[in-house]
Amino acid sequence: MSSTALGNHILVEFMNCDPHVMNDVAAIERDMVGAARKAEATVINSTFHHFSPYGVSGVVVIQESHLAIHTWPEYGYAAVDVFTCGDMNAWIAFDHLKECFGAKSYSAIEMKRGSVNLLTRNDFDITTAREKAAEWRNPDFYTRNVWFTDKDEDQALSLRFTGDVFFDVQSPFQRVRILESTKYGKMLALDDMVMTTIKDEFHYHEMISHPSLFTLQNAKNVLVIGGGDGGTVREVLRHSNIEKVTMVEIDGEVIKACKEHLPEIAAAFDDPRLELIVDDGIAYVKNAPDAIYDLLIVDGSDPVGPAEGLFSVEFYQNCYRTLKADGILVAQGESPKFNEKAFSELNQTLQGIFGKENAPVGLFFVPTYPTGMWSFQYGLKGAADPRKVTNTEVIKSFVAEKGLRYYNEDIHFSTFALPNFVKQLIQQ
Ligand code: SPD
Repeated sequence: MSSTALGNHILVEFMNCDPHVMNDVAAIERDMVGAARKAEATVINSTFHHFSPYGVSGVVVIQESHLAIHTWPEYGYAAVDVFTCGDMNAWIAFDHLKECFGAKSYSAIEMKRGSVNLLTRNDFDITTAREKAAEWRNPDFYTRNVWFTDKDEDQALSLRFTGDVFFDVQSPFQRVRILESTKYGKMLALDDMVMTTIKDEFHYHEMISHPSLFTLQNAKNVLVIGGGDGGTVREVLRHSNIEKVTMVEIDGEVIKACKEHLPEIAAAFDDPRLELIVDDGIAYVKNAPDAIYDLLIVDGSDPVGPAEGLFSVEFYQNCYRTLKADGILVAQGESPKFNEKAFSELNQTLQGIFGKENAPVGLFFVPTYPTGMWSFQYGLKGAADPRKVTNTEVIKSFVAEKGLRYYNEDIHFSTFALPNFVKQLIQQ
């Protein structure tokens, strides 16, 4: 370290890096903290954010200053800066990161910061500050602040997670991950979108199943498309009148991940009434016989990637055909605040197939989905209508007996009460 400057700053361009590493917030945090440690810095804190679909930003605060990064995975590029003071050698951190990121090319500039020729020193008494620092400094402990972000171009939901990744597989359909969020426990993420978390999964799974099952009262044969985490079939199978549930999930990796890491959600896969099929649900419905299901549940992800076909007219025409005369369709309906277009287009599709009055929308709250406001959309083939149920005493005792945590006899009706802007979106 030159005696004429307070700090040393290297600004690095890492190019032609591995794009998967550039988009992996947990790996980048590990590598940046590892680089600091290798250079013998004292790590105080790290904060890292992932931006969906691409990009990571983060900072490692070290006693000797900081390391910062911004990545553009789509360009295999990372902009890194390492600011040091004292005896720390920033180039050791540089070498470590170059290797971790698989950078095939790079450039760097080095600057001295805080030229003492331009500064005037003011000595002041720092004894108290030193004592305080010694009180809280523990060289073996640093805090982590790693964020998972589910977003579109304009809005985002971020969850802090521990940085630990329990499952990370690129399946033929999507990237399947189990991460641990600090507030909502373990969670399933598909292609950077939050699908479900341990602490709020019941909002979704109770609401996708019970309103229609209490409308039908005596449903026997149910088809679930998607739902690989198992939460929907767990709720459906709570009903003793159900004789058979067929679940068709396209991605076996989702089932595997959830069985291994989210057993509370994947709790009913061993129920003998369940037939589990790993295959394309769209093709399955296309080839299914007419009028055989009491209830058809579409528990798909958002309309990108493998779930895109779950929003098509042809798919819902086939769903309609396979339902019995009084059958009900329930579909994951997106958010009227986050995905207005997908939300209203799905409702137009259902109105077109089931009839204008027979495509009600139920709203419910999911804290871990962007905007929190989410929907299930219904297709009522016959007279069975969830807005007109009368068996509230039956619902009440079921809720108490099963210990449900979201759905109850009041929510059954209130879910169908829509704000005016939602009514306008679906032209009701
Ligand atoms: N943005 C999330 C859309 C909901 C996806 N389905 C969740 C699956 C839970 N079983």
